[in-house]
This record gives sequence, C-alpha cells and structure tokens, in this order.
Amino acid sequence: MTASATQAEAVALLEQLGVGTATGGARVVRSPIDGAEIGRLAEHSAADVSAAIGRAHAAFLAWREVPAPRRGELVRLFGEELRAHKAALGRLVTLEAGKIPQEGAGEVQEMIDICDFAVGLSRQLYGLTIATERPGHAMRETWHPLGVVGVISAFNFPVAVWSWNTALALVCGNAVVWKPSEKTPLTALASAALLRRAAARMGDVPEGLVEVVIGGAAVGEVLVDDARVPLVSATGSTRMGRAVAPRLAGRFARALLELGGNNGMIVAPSADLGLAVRAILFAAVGTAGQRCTSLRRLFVHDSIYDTLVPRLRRAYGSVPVGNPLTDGTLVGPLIDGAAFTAMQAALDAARAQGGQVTGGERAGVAGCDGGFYVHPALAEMPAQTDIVAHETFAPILYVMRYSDLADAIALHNAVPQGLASSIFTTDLREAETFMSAVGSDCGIVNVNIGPSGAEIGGAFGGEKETGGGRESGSDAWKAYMRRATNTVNYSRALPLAQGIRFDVEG
Ligand code: UN1
Repeated sequence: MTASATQAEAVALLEQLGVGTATGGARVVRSPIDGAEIGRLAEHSAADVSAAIGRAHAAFLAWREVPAPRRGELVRLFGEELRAHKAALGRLVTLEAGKIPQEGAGEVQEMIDICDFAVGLSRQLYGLTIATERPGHAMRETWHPLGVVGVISAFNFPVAVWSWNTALALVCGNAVVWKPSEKTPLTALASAALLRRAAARMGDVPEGLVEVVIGGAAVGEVLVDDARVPLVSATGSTRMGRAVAPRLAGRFARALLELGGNNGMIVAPSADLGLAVRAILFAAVGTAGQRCTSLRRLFVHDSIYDTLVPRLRRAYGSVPVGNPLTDGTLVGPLIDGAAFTAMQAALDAARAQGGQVTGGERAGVAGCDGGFYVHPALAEMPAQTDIVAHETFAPILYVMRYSDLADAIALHNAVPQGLASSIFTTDLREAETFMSAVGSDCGIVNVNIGPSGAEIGGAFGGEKETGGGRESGSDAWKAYMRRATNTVNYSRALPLAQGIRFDVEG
C-alpha cells in the first residue's frame, strides 16, 4: 500500500464515521504504518478547553437529573453504533495506531463490551443500607453523579480506554472532556462522532455532554487544573502521572491513574510449555509490545530453561513482522521513530548490563519506509539489572532464570511498577501462593494465561508506580460517583451516637 493509499483510506473512513474532513490545522497526524500524513487538525487553545469544560459542566447539571437507567439508554445506543461501525472504526485504529486488524477490531469489541456492562450497571448503582445504633433511625449510603470527568488517553489503546471511562461516567451521571493522545486524535473524533449519533437518536441528551479537546500537554494541563473537573482519569507514562497527580492533589481533585507496567511471568517446572510459549508470544510481541500489560520480564525455572528458551527463540524468529494491512502479519509497527530510538537504547543498555540479545533490529517492510518496524527482541539477562526494572514501550522480553519460587516472586515484585503478572504452573500450591498476600503485588494476577488481554468485567489497574487506579469492570464505577451517607431519624426522640448525653431545653 502506498502512502497516498493509507491517506485515502483514512479520509474515506473519517467520512464514513461522520467526522467529515480532518485537513485544516497545524497538528499533523501520521500513520505509523508508512509515516504518511493521514490528517491535520487545529489544536485547541486554553480558552477553547475552558469553554469545552464549561459546556460539559452545563450538560452535567442537566444529565445528573436524568434517571440512571435512562442514561444507560444513551450508552446502549452507543453500543449499537459501535456494533454497526466496528469494521470501520477498527480499521481506523489500524491506520492510526498501527495495530493489526484483529487487534483493531478487538479494541472496538472492548468498547462494545464496556457499553453492555455499563447499561446493566445503570440499573445497579447500589448503595448499602446500614444497621444503626440508634432506635428509630435508618442509615444508608447513596451514590450521586460527580461532575465533569477529564479523560486523558494514550495512543496504544486510543479508543477502548476512553470508552471504559466514558461508558461508566455517563451512566453515573457525569459529563466527559476527553484529551486523546496527540498521536491518535482521528480515532477519538470518530468515536465521539458515533456517540453524537447515539445522542441524536436518543433525542434529549444535553449538548456538550462529551467534548473532545485536541492538543498536547498544555491542553491536558488546563483540564487537570480546572476546578470544574472533580476527577481526571489519565492513562500514559509514569512521567505523565508524576506531573498530573500533584496538581490534582493540590486542588483535592480525584486522580484515576493508569500508568506504566513492567509485567512479569513466572514459568514453573510443571508448566504446560506449549501454552506458555503461545501466551508469551501474544503478551510480549502482540501490539508490538505496546500494551500497558505487555509481558516484559520472564522468570524461567532452571529445570526447563534450556527447553523453553530455545523454543521461544525459534518462535521469535518466525513471527511475521510487517505491514498490518497484509494478511498474516502479527507484529505491526512501533508508533514512531522515538519509540524505535528508545528501544535501541534499552537494548544497548541490556547488552552493557550483561544481556545476550537476539532480535531487536529494524525490519524493512516493502512500501513502508516511513514506518518503524522491529524484530521483537529476547534479552537473556544475568540478573534483574536496572534496564529490566525500567518500562520500555517496545517488544523487548528480558529473560531470567530462577530456582526457588519465593526468590522469583521477590524479584518479580522488585520493580517500581505493579500492573499485571502471571504464573504458568499446574501446581496448585504455586498458583495459590502467587495469588496470595505473599505473591504478586500487582493489580492483575493471572494463572496459565499471560498478563495482557484483560476482559472488561474485572477492575483494571495496578499498584505502585502504575498509579493505583481501577477502571472498567467490578466496582470501578464508584470512582466516578460521590458517596453520601444518610442518617434519617424517624422517631420522636433525639438519641445521640456513642451514647452522648447533651440535654438542653428545646
Ligand atoms: C492498555 O494497554 O492501556 O488488558 C490497556 C489489556 C487490554 C487493555 C490494555 N484489555 O491488554
């Protein structure tokens, strides 16, 4: 496919998805497939962002009064739009983020799934009723809409992570202002256009309920600093999180952070190695190693190391790297040249720290000279050195030996990040230990599947430098609401809690 063909297809998809043209403006959007320009957008100024927040806040004031199941109807209709446009939006994800079509479509499926979840949730925003110590009293907790939710999303899941936040935020009665990654604004505009179609079908949705703001860090800062935004959900690097979190704390706003991962897997002696190899490949080289949940550290038991690692090397050698638009490709491009440079620097550091690296070099792909394709790298390390403790957003898998499970778990946990983890074992004791209080310290702890590719039903997020936030399923919705504890006295007396007597003439 030539550069102009990439662009022509993007233009057609934007038209089909209701965005219209994206040609005017200073910000150039390029496809990582071949480096071709696929759009141009104007950036929003600080005043524009502030106005968008104002519109969203006004919409919130109306939306919070709409009954939650009715709010769910908007999300249900959005899910229908996504189903109808799954192929087109998935294809645009491929063009803009470089994912293979399976994963582009999978990302849209993840959006559909969270919509289904949120529709059900819209009738289940339950609070507890609580036993009170006072006669003639009732106590309960109620959950109320919070306000405008700021969503800052990353290029690697350009639309799904926004949809986790937005589907929940909407049923919870909130408005959303979305700052997508500056690398992937087109898929954001397309998703917002589909949501607008759903809103138009529903009929009585306030204007400004979901706003998209385009730009870089300066745009994000306006969102982070605005007192009308009580929650910011931010996905990206730990560096970004370090900038965002203190500013939010400074004004006592909530932060929902989904930052770096440095996800590990332990392969134990009893593991099914056939399954393990497949799981390692999907987790370490899938999405070109550019998931928060990508597998980056592999701890292999001594007794199977010399069986597993040669198998892995063979599998790595044959994994099809190339244009994601070509059938059979499993590893598409890195997002840009900076990602390639960072990967090479990490591999140099790995070598300097005693690692033996196979793969990692740039792959030539016909017709895609402007894209940055790499052969995924295996780096056998003598120990968990500095570079291994560092998240590099690229397909590098650091491989280490272990002999004792407790040591392996200690090493596994000895990195700053804490997102996803897994163990391959058929030994129940090992599996349960890994999931126990003395096991993995991550937010996601899996057995006999890799660390990536979570379903939406569970809470998604992690500990330590990953930021502590939880998004998506389970009770993650509670982060998007404010909780009120209500105590009601239906008696004719005024007993005080804790047995306090405070008698005055009334
Ligand atoms: C991310 O990389 O930011 O669990 C999200 C997964 C996907 C989501 C990843 N469902 O790999």
